[in-house]
Amino acid sequence: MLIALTLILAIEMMDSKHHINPNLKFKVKALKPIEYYLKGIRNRDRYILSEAITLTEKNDPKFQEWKFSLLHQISPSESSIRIGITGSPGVGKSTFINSLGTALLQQNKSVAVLPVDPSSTLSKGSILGDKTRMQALSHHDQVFIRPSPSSNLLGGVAPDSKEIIHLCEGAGYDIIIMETVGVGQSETKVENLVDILIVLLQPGSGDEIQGIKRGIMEMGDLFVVNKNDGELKEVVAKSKKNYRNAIMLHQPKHPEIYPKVMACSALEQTGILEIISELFALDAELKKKNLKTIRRKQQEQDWLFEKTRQSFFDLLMSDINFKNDYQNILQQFNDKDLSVFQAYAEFRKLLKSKLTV
Ligand SMILES: Nc1nc2c(ncn2[C@@H]2O[C@H](COP(=O)(O)OP(=O)(O)OP(=O)(O)O)[C@@H](O)[C@H]2O)c(=O)[nH]1
Ligand SMILES: [Mg+2]
Repeated sequence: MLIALTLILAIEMMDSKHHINPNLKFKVKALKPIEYYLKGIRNRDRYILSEAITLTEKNDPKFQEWKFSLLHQISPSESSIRIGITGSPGVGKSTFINSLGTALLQQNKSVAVLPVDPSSTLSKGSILGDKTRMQALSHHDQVFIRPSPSSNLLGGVAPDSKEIIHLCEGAGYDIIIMETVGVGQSETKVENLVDILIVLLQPGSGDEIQGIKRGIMEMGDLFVVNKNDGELKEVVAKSKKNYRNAIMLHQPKHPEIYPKVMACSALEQTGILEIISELFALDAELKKKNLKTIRRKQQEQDWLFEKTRQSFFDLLMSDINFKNDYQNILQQFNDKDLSVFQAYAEFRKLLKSKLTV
């Protein structure tokens, strides 16, 4: 019964044109009519956009219908470019985003930046992050910055990133830039949200290349060696070659599109314009080969699958008896009373008994 219920929910989301009532009435006191948010977002009112994001981030079940109704009625601009920035801690991601964003603004592009604030806590981090590392950007009226405190991250990216990107595109931002912490599964997560993934690299020796996580070479669309300034310039030139050789040993992400290795100084803002030209050229090529559309569709399918799976699990766990039985099995496994296979068999039995009621 629960599976059926979850599937119905998922189908409703997919076929939302017919199932979601656009004139939904709100019982929640603080919530304004949906038109207020729609109008504000379409007019690129950053305050209202921010408010809408805060509401979509709420996990409270009473917001869910509202949230998906709002998201459904937002039409994102198809011409946006979603860019992910990843790289090991301290490589210069935030500084790079500041330089990249500033240069994009000079080319009359509007930019939404979704950075990660590593030092932040919910109380102070978001605002502090804006003010210090992204100073130049944060004052511009064509920029929207929405930092995610790292305490809120799930696998290196904010859990509602897809929804946030969608809202920013609804507000017509040309370029969406996402930063991720370069640890754990973060590249995989961010790669599934963006059109182009930039991997920032530290200038260094062969050891640095050895240290790059497996998989990242296949995931990047563009590799940039940062800190090409001062005494580091020579090292950067050498490491560029080494990185290029290492990358050529791997399958490119898209057939026949070999990722470039470039260099820049995020601090001195050199090499940034060349990177922007490459980003636009890459976007044009992906569009021409229809790869951008295919990729976005695949990402949506993955998102839907993941969300459905999560809802299903949440739904089951909301039943206190089920939760107790489930935890009981886990306990028996932890106490070595059940092997992993027995525990799984018990779990299947429990699931079956629940679904056939
Ligand atoms: N020399 C030089 N230093 C840089 C450059 N870019 C960043 N840095 C310095 O590197 C340090 C880390 O920079 P961030 O931009 O905070 O790096 P990050 O990758 O965002 O760091 P986390 O978010 O903590 O992972 C700072 O001291 C920067 O000033 C660059 O192009 N050249
Ligand atoms: Mg950073």
